[in-house]
Amino acid sequence: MTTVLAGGVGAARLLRGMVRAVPARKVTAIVNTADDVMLHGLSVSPDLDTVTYTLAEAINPDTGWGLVDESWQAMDTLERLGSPTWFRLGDRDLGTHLHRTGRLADGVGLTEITAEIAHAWGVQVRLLPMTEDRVATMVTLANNNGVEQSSVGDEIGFQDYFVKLGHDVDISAVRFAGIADASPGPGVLEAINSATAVVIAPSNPIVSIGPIIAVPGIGAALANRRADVVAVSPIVNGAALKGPAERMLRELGHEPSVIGVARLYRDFAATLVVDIADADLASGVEAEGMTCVVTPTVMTDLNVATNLCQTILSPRLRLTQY
Ligand code: FO1
Repeated sequence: MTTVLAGGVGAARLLRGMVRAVPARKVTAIVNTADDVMLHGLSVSPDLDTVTYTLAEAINPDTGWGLVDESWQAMDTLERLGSPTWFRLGDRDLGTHLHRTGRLADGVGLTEITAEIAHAWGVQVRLLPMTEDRVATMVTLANNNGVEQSSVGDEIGFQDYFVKLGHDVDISAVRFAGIADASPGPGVLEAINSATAVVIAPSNPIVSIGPIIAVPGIGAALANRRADVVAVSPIVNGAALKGPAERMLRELGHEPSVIGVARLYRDFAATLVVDIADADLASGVEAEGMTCVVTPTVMTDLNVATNLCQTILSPRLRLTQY
C-alpha cells in the first residue's frame, strides 16, 4: 500500500503516474480540504475534485482544474442576477457540488461522499479527505496591495487570495482556522500507519501539505513513519512549477529552494526527491538531515510522472546515488 499526501494539480499529476507504477487499488491519497469553500450555498472541494477528475482523465487540460468540455451557462445566469462569478463553476462541475452539498445535508460524511464521486468516475485510488471537520486556510495581507477596502493585517479566505486576487498580493501570515478542533478523517491514520511508503506530493508545502500535517494526530503519525516517508519538492530551480509556492515561502520567511522545503519536511520525511536542475543543492539538503535523491520531477508528460513514481517506490531508493 502506498499513501500519498495530496494537494491539487501537482499531486494529481503525481497520482496519475503512481497508478501506472502500482495498481490503483493499492494507492490511497489523503487530500487537503482547507481550500474548500462555500459558494452560492454549495460545498466546493477543489483539491478532492482536481485529483478525482485528473485520475478519471476528465480534467480540463487548459486550466488543470474543473472538467473538460465544460460550458458556463449557469455562470452567465449568475452574472445576469448580479451574483459573484469570480470563482468559475462550470455546468458539468456544478453537478459534483450539488451532489456533495445535498449528501452533506443528508448527514453523510465527506469521506463517503468522496468515495461515491470517485466510484462514479471509475477512480480506483482511495481518496480520503484529511478531515471531515471544517478547516479553512486564512491568509493575512501584508499591506493593502492596492486592493480597495483592505488594509494591513486584513485576513481573507484562501480562494479570495488565490483566485479573486490571483495570488498577486503580498502576505504576512497563513493560518488554518478550525485546525485545533479537527480530527483526521476516517481511515487517514490507518493509511499512514499501514503504508509501505508514504509520499508527500509536490504540492504547495504551506497551504496544501501544511494543513494535512497540521491536523492533530497526522503530523505525529508521519513522524513515526519518517524512515518510509518520501517528499517530492514542488520547488525546482528556486521556482514553483505552478501557483504561488515560491512567493509564499519567501514572504513567510522560508528559503524558496529545495533547502527551504527540506527544513519544512525534515521532521516528517527521511527523503527528499529533487529535480536534476537542483543537483548542486543535494548536499545542502543532506546537511538538513534528509537523504536527497536527484531525478527528473517536472511532470511534463505521463512517462516522467510514472518514472518518478517508480523511483520514489524503489526499495533501494535511499541507497541509490544519482
Ligand atoms: N482556480 C482559478 O484560478 N479560478 C477559478 O475560477 C477556479 C474555479 C474552480 C472551480 C472548481 C474547482 O474544483 C477548482 C477551481 N479552481 C479555480 C482551482 C482552485 O482554486 C485551486 O486549484 C485550489 O484551491 C488550489 O489547489
